[in-house]
This record gives sequence, C-alpha cells and structure tokens, in this order.
Amino acid sequence: MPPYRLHYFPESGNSYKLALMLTLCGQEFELVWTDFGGGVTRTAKWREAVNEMGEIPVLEDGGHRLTQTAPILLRLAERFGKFGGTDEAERFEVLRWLFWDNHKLTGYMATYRFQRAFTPSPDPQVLAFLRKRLDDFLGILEAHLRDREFMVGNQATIADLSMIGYLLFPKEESGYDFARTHPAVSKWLARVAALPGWRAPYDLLPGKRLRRFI
Ligand SMILES: N[C@@H](CCC(=O)N[C@@H](CS)C(=O)NCC(=O)O)C(=O)O
Repeated sequence: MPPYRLHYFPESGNSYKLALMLTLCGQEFELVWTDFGGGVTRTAKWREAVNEMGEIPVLEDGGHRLTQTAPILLRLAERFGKFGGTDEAERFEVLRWLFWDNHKLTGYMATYRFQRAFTPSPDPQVLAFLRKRLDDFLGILEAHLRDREFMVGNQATIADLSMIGYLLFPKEESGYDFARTHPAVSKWLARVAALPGWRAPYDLLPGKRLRRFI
C-alpha cells in the first residue's frame, strides 16, 4: 500500500500541487476522490473525521492527516531533498512566494475559476471584482518572470509547484489565455511542464468531474 493517500477532487488545483510534487519526487500515492460538488466537505461528519478546516486537499502521510499545501510542500521538499531551494536566501524567497500564492494568486484564481466555470449563475459583479484583482496579481507574476526561468534561483522549487497549481488547467475554465496575454508566464508554465515526470492536472487527478457551465 502506498504510504500516501491524497483526498482530492479533479478540479482542485490545491490537490494538483501535492499530486505533482509527489509524482516529481517519484512517490506513489493512493487517490481518495471526494464529493466536493455534493457538499461532503461542508458536513460536520467529514470535518470531524477528515479535516476540521473543511478543505481539500488532505494528505495522509504514514497515517497522519496533513492539511495546508504550503507546509506539506515544505515537508516533502525537506524529506526528498528536492525543490526546496539551495541556500537560506532561496528558502526565504520560497516561503515569501508561498505566502503570496496562498493569499493572492491561488486564493483569487481558485475562487474566480470556480465561480466562472463551475457555478450555475455567478454574480457578474463578483466575477469582475475577482478578475480585476487577478489581473493585478498576474501582472506582478509576469514582471517577476520576465528575466527569470523559475520563481526562485535557477531551478524549479515548491514556489513554482504551488503557483502553477491553478494555471495549467484548460484555459476555458479560467478564461485566461496566457500565451496571448502573459508571455513570460506562458513560457514559465512550459518550463514547469517540461520537468521530468510532469503530468497534466486531469491526468494526475482522474475521476468524476464537476459540471462545467461554460
Ligand atoms: N490554503 C489551503 C487552501 C485549500 C482550499 O481552499 N481548498 C479548496 C478546494 S481546492 C476548498 O476546500 N475550499 C472550500 C472552501 O473554501 O470552503 C491549502 O493550501 O491547502
């Protein structure tokens, strides 16, 4: 039995971050599909049994249930000696971008994409607000990547693996076509997708999908 079990749903970019990290580190894991669309993560029973924070993903690691992708990625990077940054300065940068990603990039992109693609009648004002914030964050990302191959240092780190979490899903879902609007982001995504062993989100996270409304 693989030592890891990942509670996930296919559209979850946060789950993709962990599935990709484990895959790139050569680790096997068992997938535990979760009925997010059916509201199971909102139930008191699930929160008590699986995650008090009411969120996917959850990674079972040797029987311990871990949540929050950033500390999990940090732990895996240390365990496998991969993607953690090469010195103290890089590790500080990795942390800095992980915080920014959770608060800004992933935080808003996950919400915007879910509202836009997987919600029957999203409020146009809410969508417009989220899109305006995201345009700003993606501009920051584009500027950072203009003269860099990866977010930190010269090679991929967990900062990259976290930040690409929602950006490699089909463009129809987010409505962003980075090749057209954000060339540096687009090239960086291609660099991550060229890492040995890389797999696309819906390849790594199979199973019953949410209904898409666009
Ligand atoms: N910061 C968390 C974010 C997890 C998260 O927001 N997961 C989404 C699904 S991908 C969720 O369960 N959302 C439920 C909610 O916001 O109520 C992490 O990195 O694990």
